[in-house]
Amino acid sequence: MLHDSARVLLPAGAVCNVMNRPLEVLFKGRGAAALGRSALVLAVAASLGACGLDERVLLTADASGGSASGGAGSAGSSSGAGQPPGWDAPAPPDCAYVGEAVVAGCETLVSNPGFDQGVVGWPGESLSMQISWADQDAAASTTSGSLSVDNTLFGDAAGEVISGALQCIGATPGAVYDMAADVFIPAQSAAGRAGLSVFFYKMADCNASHSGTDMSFTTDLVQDTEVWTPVSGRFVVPNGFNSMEVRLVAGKDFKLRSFKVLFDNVLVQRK
Ligand SMILES: [Ca+2]
Repeated sequence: MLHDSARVLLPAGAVCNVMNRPLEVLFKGRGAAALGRSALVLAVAASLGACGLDERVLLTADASGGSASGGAGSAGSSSGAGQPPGWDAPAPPDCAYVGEAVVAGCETLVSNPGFDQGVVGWPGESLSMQISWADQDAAASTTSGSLSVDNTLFGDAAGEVISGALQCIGATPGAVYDMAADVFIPAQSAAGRAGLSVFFYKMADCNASHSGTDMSFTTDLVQDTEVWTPVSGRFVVPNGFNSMEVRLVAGKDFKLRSFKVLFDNVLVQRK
């Protein structure tokens, strides 16, 4: 879990991101305690040159696995009384998307959830996130594959870079959603972890021109290699937010040059 962590979002700049969207770098509490958060922020700012800074702090973690963050409340984390309808609904079944047919209970709001033939609809968050199609399928289908993220953003500073591929979909403020996928971390020289995340936007179509993405949710991140591992989480869309980026993320030490992860069977479902 990521308690006591400080997360830094680096808004777009020519140096750090060419797609004019935030880049997430997460610092672990140990380093933050040793150096102080501001020192770490400055370290990364210096390493990335022209990037601006917008610091946000993780707030809490919810019972379903995952962490929510934001500057003006929680993105669906506090347990107990007051949860919206659907919070206690059963978890979705294990779902595999091959071809057009969708099993009852596996309805998903994202397009191209199973990556049968390609990665259409899932661009990288920056040019440093190299997205490609892999013929390796989570259910061993010979007619489907998966999406490969190679996180190649690196620099000489402490911290963890968590980024990957994304798809923007609409969101209903105050509604409960489930999110799930299968994750495969190939054996490789670099260590890292992988999972799912969402950035919430007030505007439709994940338009951040008038309101930044100051709220997010991230599932627990897994580290097992050479095995397809399911990841999932349940979250509430914060009030006032109307779209969200579903993110397939690979996290690694900022100093490592490359970390590759495969994703398949992406479920996003309103309860
Ligand atoms: Ca597949």
